[in-house]
Amino acid sequence: MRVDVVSIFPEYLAPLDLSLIGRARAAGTLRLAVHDLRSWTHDVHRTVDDTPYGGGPGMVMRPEPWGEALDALAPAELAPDGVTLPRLLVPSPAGEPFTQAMAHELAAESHLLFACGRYEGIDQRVLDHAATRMRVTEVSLGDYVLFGGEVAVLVILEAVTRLLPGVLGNAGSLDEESHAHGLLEAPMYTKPATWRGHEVPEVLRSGDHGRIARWRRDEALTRTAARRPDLLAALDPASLDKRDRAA
Ligand code: 6GU
Repeated sequence: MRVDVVSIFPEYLAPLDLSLIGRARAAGTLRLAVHDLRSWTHDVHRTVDDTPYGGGPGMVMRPEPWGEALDALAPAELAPDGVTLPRLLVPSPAGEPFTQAMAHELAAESHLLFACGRYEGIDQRVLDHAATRMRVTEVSLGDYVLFGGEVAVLVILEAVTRLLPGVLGNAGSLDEESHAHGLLEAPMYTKPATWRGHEVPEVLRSGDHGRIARWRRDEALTRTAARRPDLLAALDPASLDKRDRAA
């Protein structure tokens, strides 16, 4: 997968060199480039923002540098080999919620392009113009406000990269984890069996795989009911068995 990120703070994306994402980059699974928006400015002050039309506090990102950046990274004329245009993602608290389902959708793309806004956001015409030639999605991490899109890109790329083939050592861990089946994951334990007076639940040490699976399912259901009743309500009733309903 190819990924381009445009930001006025490229250093904010430095963690993408680390850990499993860094390894995916080294292996070529992830071809990632971070670009400085100011390289597409032409004035001595390398200006990227201005005051909002209609008034109000803060600054808005001017359209010209963004237009040039998107032209460079997603050329309007398709190359002779017909390479497809990237999917443009714009982190914004006004976007659609980022979910595990969206992470799966993005992991199937061949080219992602992230436009990181700062201040009060990017001039809307940049997104409107981009939408005439590529798929544009404004995406939000949740109902709170960040300074800019850079940290959201770190979150989204971590969620997406771990779904790429060959990135996770144990693909089974993708199936068991929280959100894989619309439920939160059951608690996990390792050795020692007793620690500071707290015991590992007996069932997990029983070796009875049927009982263990049932216990984990019950814990996942009770946790989800307590912490995320919205997830429980969204479950397909057909995915619940009789013993689930009792739990
Ligand atoms: Cl994706 N961006 C910004 N700037 N703030 C946010 C957000 C994204 N998601 C939640 N708050």
